[in-house]
Amino acid sequence: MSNPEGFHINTPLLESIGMSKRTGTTVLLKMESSQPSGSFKIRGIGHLCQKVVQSGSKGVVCASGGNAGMATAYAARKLGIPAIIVIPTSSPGLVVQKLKDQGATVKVVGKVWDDANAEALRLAESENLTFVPPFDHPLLWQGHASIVRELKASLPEKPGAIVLSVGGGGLLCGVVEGLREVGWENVPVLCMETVGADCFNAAIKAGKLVTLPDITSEAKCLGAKTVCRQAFGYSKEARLLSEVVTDLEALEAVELFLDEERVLVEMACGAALAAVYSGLIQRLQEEGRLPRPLGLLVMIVCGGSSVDMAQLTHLRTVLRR
Ligand code: PLV
Repeated sequence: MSNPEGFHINTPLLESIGMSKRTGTTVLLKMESSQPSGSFKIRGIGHLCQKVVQSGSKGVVCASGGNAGMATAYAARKLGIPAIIVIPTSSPGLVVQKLKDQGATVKVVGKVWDDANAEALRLAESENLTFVPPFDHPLLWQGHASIVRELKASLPEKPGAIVLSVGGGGLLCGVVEGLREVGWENVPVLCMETVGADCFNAAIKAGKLVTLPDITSEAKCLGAKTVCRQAFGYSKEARLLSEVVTDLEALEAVELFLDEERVLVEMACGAALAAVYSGLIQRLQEEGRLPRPLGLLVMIVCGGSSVDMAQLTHLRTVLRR
């Protein structure tokens, strides 16, 4: 069902029998992998792009690990404006063609997202384009908050916890704002990252924003070196738990999800799914950090377009050698 609020759809909320069996609680999958651009990003970016066009923008430029770019390209095509997407060399090559198929101009610049972002900011200036940030903007968070409004409309009770992935922290900010909006601010949010793309966890440990020296995880779409200030601020106010899994745990989660739910997602999403598949949920319950019984556990299946069978085979080779 397309949504009057923007370009995103109201995604399915599916009970996972496999995950429920593993955790001993009812697990519900919010299937953001079904969004038209392949991930939740279209919620916030669609909202932001509509606003910038209303204020007279003639074109947009976005730096992305891939999925923010896909959402920007999709929204720009629907709005009839040009889009330049800058991605780093570390993003899988398959996303370049997908971006071009959405009608975007693609530039591959720099090693990681932070380098591509510097180029996008330069292009915004020199080409007179509107800069679309992938995670750090209040309009993005407002758009992402629609996930929680949909949950509120379809759940019989408030969830026991919500699990999501953190890259730059845009999804997290949107979910925290959505929870406040619907009166669910005391619902714990489990924030998942991979080792080597763990800027949020590092900031929490240090008690201040931290810039990682490099992104060494294969979950390239979680690969912002610094989490956005708002997400760090929420770590002090909201009920957030920050946990890190290895790339191998994220990959195993991607594989199990494909087997059990028949949906292929990126490593960035595997990080969140690993909370169930690696046994982390039960561990947190044993440590008293999540309640037992937990009630409804909502997994935000953030999705991602930078994966296909060839990329999955590549990841298996790289991470299991
Ligand atoms: N990906 C951003 C940032 O990359 C991008 O440019 O596409 N799950 C998926 C599939 C994602 O693509 C992303 C972000 C996240 C989770 C994390 O979302 P965030 O950045 O809002 O925390 C460097």
